[in-house]
Amino acid sequence: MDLKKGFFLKLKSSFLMFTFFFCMQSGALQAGLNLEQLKNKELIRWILQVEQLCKPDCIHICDGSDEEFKDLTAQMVKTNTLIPLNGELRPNSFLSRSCEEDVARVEDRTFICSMNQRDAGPTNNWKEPAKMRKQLLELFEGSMRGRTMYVIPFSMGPLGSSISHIGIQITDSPYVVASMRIMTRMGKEVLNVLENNSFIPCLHSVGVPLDKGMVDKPWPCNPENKYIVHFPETKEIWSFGSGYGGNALLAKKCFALRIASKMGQEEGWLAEHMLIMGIENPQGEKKYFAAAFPSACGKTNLAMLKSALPGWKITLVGDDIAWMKIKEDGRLWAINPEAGMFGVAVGTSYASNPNAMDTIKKDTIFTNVGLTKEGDVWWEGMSKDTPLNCINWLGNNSSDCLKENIAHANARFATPISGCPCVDPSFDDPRGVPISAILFGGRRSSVIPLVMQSTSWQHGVFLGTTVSSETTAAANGAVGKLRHDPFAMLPFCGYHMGDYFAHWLSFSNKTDESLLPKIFYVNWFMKDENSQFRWPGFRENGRVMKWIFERIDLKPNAIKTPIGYLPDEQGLDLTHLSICPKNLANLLSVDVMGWQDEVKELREYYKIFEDKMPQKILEELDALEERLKKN
Ligand code: GTP
Ligand code: SPV
Ligand code: MN
Repeated sequence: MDLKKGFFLKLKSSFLMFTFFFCMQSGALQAGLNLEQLKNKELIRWILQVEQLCKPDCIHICDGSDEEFKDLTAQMVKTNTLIPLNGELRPNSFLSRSCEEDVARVEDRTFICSMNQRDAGPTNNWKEPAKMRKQLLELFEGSMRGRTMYVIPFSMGPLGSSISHIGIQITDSPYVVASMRIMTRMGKEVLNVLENNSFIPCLHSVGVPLDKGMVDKPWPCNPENKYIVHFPETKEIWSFGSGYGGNALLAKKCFALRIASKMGQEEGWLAEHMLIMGIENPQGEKKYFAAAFPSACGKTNLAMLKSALPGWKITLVGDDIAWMKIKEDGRLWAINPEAGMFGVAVGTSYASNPNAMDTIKKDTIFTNVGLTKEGDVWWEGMSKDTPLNCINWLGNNSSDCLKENIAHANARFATPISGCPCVDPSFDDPRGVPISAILFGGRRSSVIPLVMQSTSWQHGVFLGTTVSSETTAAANGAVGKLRHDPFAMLPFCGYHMGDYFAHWLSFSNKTDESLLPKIFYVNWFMKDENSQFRWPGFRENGRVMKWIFERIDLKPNAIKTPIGYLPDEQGLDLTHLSICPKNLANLLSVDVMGWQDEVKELREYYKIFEDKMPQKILEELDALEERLKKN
């Protein structure tokens, strides 16, 4: 791999020794590996190229040990990047406050730099790869001066799984290293598995070189020069200027979705913005579901649901990303490539998500939440009353700034999945889990019913293309604006979305359709005239899960409507739920006029995909229009 065409470096080992000597002298971390322990030649060459380009003070190759994590967090406490929380209340946990201009993913600064613009498609920002590379080389030149360059070996998915892949992130942010340790399987075991195989190189810099005499900020970033760049053909990621979430933890959206979706297209598998959950009925029968909802639309909450219905047990495999492959048995199997959750804090409480609350009791890094005077964290929705003298995410005392929120709307926790009380026994199984149902959903205040089932794989794929949702604080920009977000992948598809639709359709040719998951569409977010949610959501979603579970085995508790199957009068188990009949009627009926508008809107939208729009999806749209006319 060459950073720049023709850019090639050969360095003598004496130079390496000097680098490591320097590292020890500057009092950097003691744990970690040295270059001689690396066996992969391509990796060594890449590290040296990046070192030459970014000119860090020293290199630290992460071994992923507890000792390393301890050193790293202790160092960040010294620089005020982390605030240790009260160890009695939240052991081994920290608070971080980001720069005010670095609080979410930046979709307008995210690029898919394929050789041909057409391959990136109309939904991605594109720039000619050579031009982008030149610009990036200029930005990265000397960008790590005065800093340590960390090399993070990580595996996406259980080590050794045939669905897993290895990545190496280079970063100058210790916060990113500590977060990656939570979010991925990271450390020296990964290098043993890597041997001389290929890996996805992920280069990241906060873009703030520290020249002599400069004092570092707790959260260095470069707001004027953010670039989140993907080269799908060469499978590289370059990220500059941001230290936050999906912009900086490159294993997550950049690798596991944008690059992996391209790999999936080439190799015949799927990389999706989906939770994976186990669900067991009171008789002990178990199935697995995957669900795609856009950012901040309920994946983490659903993935670890405590159902309102007694006897129904839900277990967590993943809360954000699924990699799925058809196996020899003809079924679609999924793994969660991640090892941690980077979950939305605001709204998380013992009432809404008790399993999440229990997971984040320890070993968690919180970002942009409030700090109580006891040294614990707090955010809007965690409890009814705001604690007195709480310090908000900006570091101000809340009683002095009553108008400011305590937590940022996109405040997050990074926490290991292994710490979740309802983690599924197969979470770490290299084989993955067989998927019986796929759910799509979005934040829709009208039209889309609480739940519906597709009539075929093709109809289900069509439903995936129709997803639209109100925007949330997970990305920079306006909140609450309805936009198309097919398959909840709008910001994450690493190639032409029309080709992506075709890829999904192709799965019915890869196996017997009866073995593929059944496809459903849910919406927890329908509102009444007073902007109140019609459906109580959260644990009550367990009722919808029951209906879906039973529909997989074709229990006849549904009626066929123009849009798909909906629960019939007895379909949904509403035992002990008080919900007004008007709300229920709205949630479970077909809004014919609303759907007719939806059809018109989709017909317009699909035009952006030009000749890449699959005919079969257009046929589904025509057929829907016809069925609505007859209704
Ligand atoms: P990302 O991590 O950004 O991909 O988000 P996510 O899809 O995992 O969303 P998450 O579960 O974190 O939920 C986001 C927001 O939606 C939180 O503020 C939740 O309180 C809210 N939410 C989740 N489930 C429901 C629900 O069933 N009903 C309502 N009304 N709100 C919900
Ligand atoms: C999302 O935005 O869908 C997230 C958060 O899961 S981030 O990791 O920042 O992308
Ligand atoms: Mn997400």
